[in-house]
Amino acid sequence: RILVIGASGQIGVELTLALRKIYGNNNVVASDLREENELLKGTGPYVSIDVMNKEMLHVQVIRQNITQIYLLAAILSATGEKNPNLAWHLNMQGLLNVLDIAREEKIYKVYWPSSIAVFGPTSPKQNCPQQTIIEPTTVYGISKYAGEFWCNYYHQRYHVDVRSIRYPGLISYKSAPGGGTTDYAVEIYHEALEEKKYTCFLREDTYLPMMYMPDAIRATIELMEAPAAQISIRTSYNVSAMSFSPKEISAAIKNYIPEFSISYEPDYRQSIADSWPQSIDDSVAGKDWSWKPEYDLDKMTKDMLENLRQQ
Ligand code: VAH
Repeated sequence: RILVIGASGQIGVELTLALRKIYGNNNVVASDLREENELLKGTGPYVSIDVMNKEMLHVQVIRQNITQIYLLAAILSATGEKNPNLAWHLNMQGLLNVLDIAREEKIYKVYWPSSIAVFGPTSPKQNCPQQTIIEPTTVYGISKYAGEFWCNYYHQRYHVDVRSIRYPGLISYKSAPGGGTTDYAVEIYHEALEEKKYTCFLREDTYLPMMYMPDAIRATIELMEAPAAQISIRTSYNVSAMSFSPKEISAAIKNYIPEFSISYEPDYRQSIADSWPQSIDDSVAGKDWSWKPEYDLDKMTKDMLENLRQQ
């Protein structure tokens, strides 16, 4: 049985729904500290879990007969800079609690997301490779990079089959993002439909690696279903789909909403965005488990606007 921790978050909602479709509703236990997201209600079991309470988590893993754990609970980059200690503590201790329980209970597989936020200003800006200079400058990036090494350690020393992906900025319509620097790329679609205008907190030429949620969910499941022998990276895989700037996404939106207009008021998130690469080399994921994206900026824009209009 699968336990999703952080199931009411931006990734958690969609991953829980996708896993339930594949493995059956009752075989995927959703959990979060927050109350159950509306979209999850009635689709399967839901338990309240605080990932920081290792004993309680351990009891639930045994009581719910859990054999796989997806740990999505985390404080993201922008919120993390406002609460460095909380971000470090939750992101780090949450992962260590899960890895240790996975070791003790011989959990079959663990999934834990990292992020392109591990890269810092000294990493290559274009086609940033899987292995390169990695010096994170946000608490979120520091916690994710440290977490990657803990995953590798638990795999090497205790043979825990933990797998990880460095997600780019993720864009979705089913669930709201939570405190990221790339969240402008979600807000802009909502405001384009509601207000026909958007004030962007990043400069117009801020290129960032991005991915549509359907691609991110499929990448996660394809990685988790790949034979262990094909997995050569036990820190975390670079994956990528597209890179765009606020200027480019607003031009894509204008193709569907001609009267849409954008203005720019960069804030503290600009320096976070400027510290990250503009594009990612994901050739190792392509070689090891045949990763290939399906959505580009225009295909995502069309799908986002169609689905948001129906909400
Ligand atoms: C954030 N959405 O902005 C997350 C992600 C690469 C960005 O890690 O913090």
